Amino acid sequence: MAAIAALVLDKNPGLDPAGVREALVTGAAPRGAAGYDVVFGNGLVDAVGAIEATPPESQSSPKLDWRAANFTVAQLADPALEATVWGDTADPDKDEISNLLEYAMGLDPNSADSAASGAPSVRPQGGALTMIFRRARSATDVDLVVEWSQDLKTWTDQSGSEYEMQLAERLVAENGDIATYEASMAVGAGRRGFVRLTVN
Ligand SMILES: [Ca+2]
Ligand SMILES: [Ca+2]
Repeated sequence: MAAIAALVLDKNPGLDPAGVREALVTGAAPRGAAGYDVVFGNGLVDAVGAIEATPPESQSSPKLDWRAANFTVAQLADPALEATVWGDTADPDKDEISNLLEYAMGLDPNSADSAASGAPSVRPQGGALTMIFRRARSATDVDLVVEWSQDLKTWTDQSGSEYEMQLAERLVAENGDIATYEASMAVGAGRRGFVRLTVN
């Protein structure tokens, strides 16, 4: 039974336990009377039937669409290239922006980006640190969050504040799918402050 469940999950890793059970029950070869039977339960579990009854893994999400638009079918079919070419943490254009961040910010994962082409930038401004960054509206399955820190160890998003440090984020421009934001953090005299972008 466990081996068949593994086969079902191999066909569709996104299936929850209820979905696996459904596939096993639906695919079970009927024995005895049709349907539920006190002697046979749902019948003998049938590997072929269970796999046939497993719905295919959903192949559509904004991120998968983005991958398909930026990488070739051959690349995406090669698991060995996940770490270096098409996976979330890969950085094939070596601009130090991971693919997941490229996706979240509407950048090109195959072309090194700079501030001029939309990569995030930080500048000191008065007593504040200001980060300019963008979000792709179409990247609805990720969250791009600005966080600040005083020591590079503890990071807090804009919901938190400490001393005179606070983070304020505002929309400064919109251009089609791309929304540009400015996140400003009042650092205060004599204090150090850091900002970063995280995506999840
Ligand atoms: Ca990159
Ligand atoms: Ca890039």
